[in-house]
Amino acid sequence: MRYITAGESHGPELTAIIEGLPAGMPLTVEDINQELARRQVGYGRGGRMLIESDQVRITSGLRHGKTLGSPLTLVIENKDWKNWSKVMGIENVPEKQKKIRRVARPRPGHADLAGGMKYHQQDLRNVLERSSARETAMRTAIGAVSKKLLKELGMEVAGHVRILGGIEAAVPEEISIKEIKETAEASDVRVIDATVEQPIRDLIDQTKKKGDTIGGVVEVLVGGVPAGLGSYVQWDKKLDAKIAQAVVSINAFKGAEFGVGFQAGKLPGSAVMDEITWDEEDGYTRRSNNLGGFEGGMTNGKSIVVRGVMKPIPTLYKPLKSVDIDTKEPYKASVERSDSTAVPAASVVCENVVATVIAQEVLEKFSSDSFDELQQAIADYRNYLKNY
Ligand code: EPS
Repeated sequence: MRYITAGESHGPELTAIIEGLPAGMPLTVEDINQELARRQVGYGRGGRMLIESDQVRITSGLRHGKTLGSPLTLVIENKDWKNWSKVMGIENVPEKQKKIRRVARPRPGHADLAGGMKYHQQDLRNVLERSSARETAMRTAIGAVSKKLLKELGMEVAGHVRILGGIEAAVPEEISIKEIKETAEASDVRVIDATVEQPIRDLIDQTKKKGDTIGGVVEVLVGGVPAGLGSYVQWDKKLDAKIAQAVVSINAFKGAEFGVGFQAGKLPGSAVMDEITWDEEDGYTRRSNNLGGFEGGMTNGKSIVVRGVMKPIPTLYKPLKSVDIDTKEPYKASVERSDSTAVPAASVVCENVVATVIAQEVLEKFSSDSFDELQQAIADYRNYLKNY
């Protein structure tokens, strides 16, 4: 399965074409819209989300509720477009009109300056429109399709916020993926630890008052994943590496770790490796999941546990120093609107991005021209693993 996304933040719409889905997979517009709605909420979101109410339109690849195996085209309209149609129009306009909403002052932490230099742009809007995190709406839609596929094959994805602005949510030892999913869903900051909810909201309020922003760490878990997805035979076949790439590709994400992650650098081997056990009913399993479900770039049958760190949103009301690209004079940046944090929303994006990589891997490993063929292949494989 491959896909490509297109669309500017204040252009008419976001678009994606997904190719390589099996024929005969059940899918509804509602499956995708539900996921899009989850991404739009969360304490700390800014004014743009009051304008948008993301809904997908499917224009190819689906008939009578089932995929056709042909390219699936997804479209999400930007409601804000009506306010930007002159600024973002595709026709040429007189020079004077080009100056409207021109950006000549790069914001530290954004793609503005590096992108302007790279693409020879003197209006940094030509960079920021595409580098904007608005694109994560479409990646969420693609993830919704992927999640649907995984769900039908017995794999479940959950995401939650582990750290927001330095406040850390506790995670009980024996909590199921289902419980994580339900608890995080009921929280407007997507934590599963009720004791930190109000402190996090207070911190977001204080941060907003100060004109600042905060980042955090999100965690995604995927259960029901069979052992043997990905491979150790070549660097670009390692599934954990593919997931890390996808996580860091989410706007503002700066790193990814699996299981105990960077703690592994501080612990002895005996506290990191997951001991192997076997029983008649389930075959091989592990006594712990410190490695986050991966050994040798392959899934080992335990849940995938991956965390991503998101930097604070760089658009600050509190002015930061930068330089005007026309005059080369220093100035202090000012903004019109921003989110104080988008970490709760980013946990939804991260779920969907991880789900997409796993769906791609599943479709690569198993015969998947048709959905029933795929279901049968996975059932046979699970059976094989049990008896290995
Ligand atoms: C974003 C800036 C803000 C966010 C936007 C990402 O948009 P605007 O500049 O229109 O206020 O709201 O996020 C979304 C539109 C979204 O759907 O998440 C940025 O610069 O990255």
